[in-house]
Amino acid sequence: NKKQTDQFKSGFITIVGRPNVGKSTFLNQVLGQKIAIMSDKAQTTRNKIQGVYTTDDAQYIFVDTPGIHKPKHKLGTFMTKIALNTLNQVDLVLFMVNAEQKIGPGDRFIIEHLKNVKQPVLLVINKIDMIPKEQLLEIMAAYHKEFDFAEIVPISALTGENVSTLLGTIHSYLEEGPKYYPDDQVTDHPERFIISELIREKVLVKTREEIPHSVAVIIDDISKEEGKDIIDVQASIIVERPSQKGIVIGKNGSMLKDIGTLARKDIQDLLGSKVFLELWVKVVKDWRNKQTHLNNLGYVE
Ligand code: GDP
Ligand code: K
Ligand code: MG
Repeated sequence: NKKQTDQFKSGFITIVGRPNVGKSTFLNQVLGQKIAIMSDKAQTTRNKIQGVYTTDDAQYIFVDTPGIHKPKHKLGTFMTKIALNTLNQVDLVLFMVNAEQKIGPGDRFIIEHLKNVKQPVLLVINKIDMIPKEQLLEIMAAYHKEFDFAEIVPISALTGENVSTLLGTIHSYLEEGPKYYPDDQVTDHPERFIISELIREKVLVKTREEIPHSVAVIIDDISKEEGKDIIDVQASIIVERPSQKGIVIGKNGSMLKDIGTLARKDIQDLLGSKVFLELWVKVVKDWRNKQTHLNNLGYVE
């Protein structure tokens, strides 16, 4: 019996890097399911999100983290700390960079922290769909000069190119271990959290400038009406200023309606059921700098 003689492998793998390099896109690509929200805005990911990928002989527990950046407020401090804290709490570190960008101070700041990491660090060069193939060697050489990475793997998280190679490489670093999560579990986060994130993602996608960073979402209620096949979700979108409330609601409520339509679609995919979504917009002044609000919103270390 193959199953009994072969050892099962498992491990925790953190994905760190600057904002917008494609960490969340990679995780969703591996899982074939959207558990981490993505957008072209920096600081889309605020919490640590675990995605579980289970095969016949291994379980990979990926930890998606907020992009590491120079914090400008308490929430930013929390986000960067969360990402850096994962470095020594896992079995393997993936440092993800964007093939389109030159190494900058942001990368060097992270590399400084990698120097204290005892676990193997793999460099993942993402977005190779955006560059001519002949540039790859040069990029790899530039990073190789900065740090002694255990492996360097180029991928495209968006198209999936070379992602299976990366999984194979990671597999070779995993050690014998238990199956921490059942086969069908893809994340450690409750549905409630993912639903609030899907709504927040739509606000990020639809708005610009200061709004994305000023928004938080709270799920007020999820219920199922008896005898009906519809799940009723009530949620509040929190902003910092009355003017932002106006923007999120939009002319004659048009913006809020668009956000609701897009979010409802994703929530239906997640729950596999029809969804009725009701959204409210509320102002909580300067919530990003108030610890009690951060705690209430789930930004807890
Ligand atoms: P994160 O901040 O590192 O989690 O980055 P996201 O996963 O939110 O992605 C940031 C942006 O980069 C999004 O607009 C993605 O669609 C885009 N992106 C991510 N991976 C790739 C890739 O491999 N190729 C291209 N062209 N775009 C990508
Ligand atoms: K992002
Ligand atoms: Mg992210």
